[in-house]
Amino acid sequence: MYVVRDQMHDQIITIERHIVEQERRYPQATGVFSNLLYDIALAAKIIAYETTRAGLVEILGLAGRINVQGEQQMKLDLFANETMIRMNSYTGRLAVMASEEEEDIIPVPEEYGIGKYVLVFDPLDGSSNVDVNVSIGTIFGVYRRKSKQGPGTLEDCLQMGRDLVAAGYIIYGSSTMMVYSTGQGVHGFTLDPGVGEFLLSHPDIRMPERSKYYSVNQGYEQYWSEGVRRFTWWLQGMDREDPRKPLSGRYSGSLVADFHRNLLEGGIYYYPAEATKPEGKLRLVYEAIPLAFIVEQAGGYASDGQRNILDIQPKSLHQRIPLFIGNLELVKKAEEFISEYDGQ
Ligand code: P6P
Repeated sequence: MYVVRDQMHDQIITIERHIVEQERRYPQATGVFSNLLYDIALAAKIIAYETTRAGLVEILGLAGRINVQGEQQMKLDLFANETMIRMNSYTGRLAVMASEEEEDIIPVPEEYGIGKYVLVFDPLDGSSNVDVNVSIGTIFGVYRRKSKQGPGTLEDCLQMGRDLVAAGYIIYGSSTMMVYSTGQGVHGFTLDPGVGEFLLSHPDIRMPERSKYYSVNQGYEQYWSEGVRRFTWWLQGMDREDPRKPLSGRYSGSLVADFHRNLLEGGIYYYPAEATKPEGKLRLVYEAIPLAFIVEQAGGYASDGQRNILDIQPKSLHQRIPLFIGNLELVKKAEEFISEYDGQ
């Protein structure tokens, strides 16, 4: 019997093919940018392989090194960081890199050629969850260099989110997914470990109109501002005339996992400023800005409680920032409560 093939669902589109097809829209493209995205996808496959093996004794446990954040580094942190650096140092595509795990910028070896792009990344966010098998993730952003020649500079890494040419994340969970945008929408690819390919599984991701979840660590509620507390009560439906049922709380301790769920199902993640952490906890350059680029491409919004994250000029590599990210309506509501009750 002849099976009528459905073209749309019959196609198998690898991330490599998708990147090339996106590049075709730019006649002047040289392919370097596309190859840079392949490099990141390959690094992701290598990290994914180790992450799924992380249950083995030789990987688990602390590496004994302390990173710039003063947190204990898990061996998987080190591996992910080294992999991202190694996979991008010898290609001649980058002028400079910066990693959440490295105190200073990471120069690329000049003998392999200095490229025109800049890569900033958090190699393994949420890595404290490795031991308990909760999803973790890699976050990255790509800029064009601003410096004219020679090795890239710190300023190349401190660009505003508006200047990103690409951003994305990889989530290592029940399956490994790579989600990225080059400013032409947001697209998700699921790794088929059998063939080692990321296959297009979520084309043109758009945030749902209706939200289901809110993600915040309510254990810290006593440290929040009045505005953030009231916003949270609003989300829970405690003092809202709106008859919608309250949102469900979902907080995994892994930004990438919570962000990904809210991107697909609708919701908001927030890590607000606290009495003990006036700048919040999350990093502007490696976490907030790349995810803000993604969420805006998907119809959402990201704010520090007052300003669009994409309009904030980073002042230092490891600068922290309060973050409200997800459904546009909810993030705007958070800004309203903060403005009304915190006088900001
Ligand atoms: P807390 C992980 O360390 C992280 O940066 C995010 O992935 C996560 O959402 C947050 O911090 C968890 O922080 O203070 O709630 O444990």
